[in-house]
Amino acid sequence: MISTIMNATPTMLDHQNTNKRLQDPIWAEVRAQFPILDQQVNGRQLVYLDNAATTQKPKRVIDAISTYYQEYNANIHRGLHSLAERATAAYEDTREAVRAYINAKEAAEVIFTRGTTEGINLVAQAWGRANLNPGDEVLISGMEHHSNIVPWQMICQERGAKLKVIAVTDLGELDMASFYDQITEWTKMVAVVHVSNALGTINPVAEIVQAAKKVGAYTLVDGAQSTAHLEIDVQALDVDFFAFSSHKLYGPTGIGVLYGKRTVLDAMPPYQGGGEMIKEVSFEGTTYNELPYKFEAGTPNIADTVALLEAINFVNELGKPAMHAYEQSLLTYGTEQLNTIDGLRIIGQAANKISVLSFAIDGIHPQDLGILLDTYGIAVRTGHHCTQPLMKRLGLPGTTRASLAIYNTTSEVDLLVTGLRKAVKMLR
Ligand code: C6P
Repeated sequence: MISTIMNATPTMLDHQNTNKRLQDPIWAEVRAQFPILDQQVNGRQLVYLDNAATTQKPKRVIDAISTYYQEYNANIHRGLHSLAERATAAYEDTREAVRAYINAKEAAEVIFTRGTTEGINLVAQAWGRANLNPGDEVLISGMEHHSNIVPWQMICQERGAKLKVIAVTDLGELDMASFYDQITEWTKMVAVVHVSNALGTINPVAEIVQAAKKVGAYTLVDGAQSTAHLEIDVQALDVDFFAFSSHKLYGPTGIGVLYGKRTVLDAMPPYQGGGEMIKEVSFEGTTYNELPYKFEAGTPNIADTVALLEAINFVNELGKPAMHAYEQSLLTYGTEQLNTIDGLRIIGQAANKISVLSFAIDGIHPQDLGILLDTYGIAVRTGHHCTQPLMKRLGLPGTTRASLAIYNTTSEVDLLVTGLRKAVKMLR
């Protein structure tokens, strides 16, 4: 694969500086693990810059899914036969790997879900129904993804609780004065996003959790965009709930994690009823299983869970600090380069950011830009990024977002900039 790109002519790549790509540290070995990147889209080498939507998967993750189905497909926790034992062991190995990855105290605090969205809905429904009462307040922020807005709106409406919102500054940071103004003795839950998907802003979640604890509020951190980029230590953070999705962490879709503190989870009613979440069922009543199974009703997504282990191993082998340093260098380079484009404004200029470059170009609609970039083989996301209230606050219909991952290169940033220059000429 690497040789294909090495042998590609500059015209084929639409880029004069092919060698630069090869000078990027760790690029070659890392990139070679992602077969999907080695393809042409619309006649050009694919430049995949939509990693905040979903990351691509290394071959070891793809292989793990196929190995499960070819060698040990069986239902877990139920059968006594050898395949069932192997599948159960693999499933529980992933749970232990997740525990270590986020430094949870015990594996029983790791609940498998479909993704971040389901994790937050689980908390809003199961915790919210048992804990929210009329007059109580739930505090979220103005840069939340719809997944951390709508579930709270639904449960607040049902329970007569009030939803409050932390303001966002023009730079795209949380307005901490607004946070301290709004947190009160009535606040029962503070649910905030760790890293904004639309802006890349890294929020001061440790400070937020500490302040929430002072008023006795519970806390939830939406880790959808942080888990692949930042060190996560749920014990140091002392957060009650932390939700994330495997597919933004180089793992498969359809699997995610909700971390919850044992004391909090033990006190919560189940979310869904069915097989696996029970201890004993009779028509008179049911007793529930212990953690984490109380929250995992029905046959889970075994194949994608066992493959998530390989995604975690991939990240662990590279090491988060090295990954972060590399991605930060891409962010710095990308910011400098984008700022050279006439009429381009970077949306989200927080002091602490991950490698997300959201931008608006005067006189050009993001959608037109996205469609044109696609014809050059460049994949970006355009629109509101499921953060409509944030876009309204910023006075924008949406942005164009290039989100960079570990396999991206400065040369790909150059291709984006070249594409944008052409687009500006054509669309203005
Ligand atoms: N953001 C993006 O392109 P799910 O769909 O459950 O895996 O993740 C939802 C979610 C929750 N919180 C944040 C901060 C997110 O970024 C996302 C998903 C994608 O930005 C798809 S909209």
